[in-house]
Amino acid sequence: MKALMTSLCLGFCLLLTACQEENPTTILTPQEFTRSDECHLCGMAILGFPGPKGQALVGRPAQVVKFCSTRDLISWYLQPENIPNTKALFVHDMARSDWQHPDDRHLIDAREAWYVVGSSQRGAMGPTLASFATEESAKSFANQQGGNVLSFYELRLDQL
Ligand code: CU1
Ligand code: ZN
Repeated sequence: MKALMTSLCLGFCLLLTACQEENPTTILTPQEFTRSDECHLCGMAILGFPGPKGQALVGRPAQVVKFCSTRDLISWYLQPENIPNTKALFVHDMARSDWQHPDDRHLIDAREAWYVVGSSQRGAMGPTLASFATEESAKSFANQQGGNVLSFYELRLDQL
């Protein structure tokens, strides 16, 4: 009986390990931005600028690359060679962040987010995309700051 329990337990543990390896999304979580972070696209120091920032997890094992602005994240991502390598993308939810100091506790999946393009608010590189977890919060931002609300999959390079 004891041997049976041991082998069952062992089997279960192996199964757990196997699942973790096959499903890397479980470990893809965003990281905080730090003073030493530089933008992967333009090289600017990331902290010290207003507006939502972005980060991507690329390659295997996944490495984080960070961006000064949602604009630089999306411009980088939409280059065809970067799309297949990208495992995850994160942006700040500006409904739960101060525009001047985006809050890293509210980094959300960029593919699920809604974007306001062409608003009056500026990011690290000037005009930027304001990112939100819900379409409703993106619409209320656009009502106040101008711009158009788009889903991630509607974003195109020529709008940036
Ligand atoms: Cu920049
Ligand atoms: Zn940048």
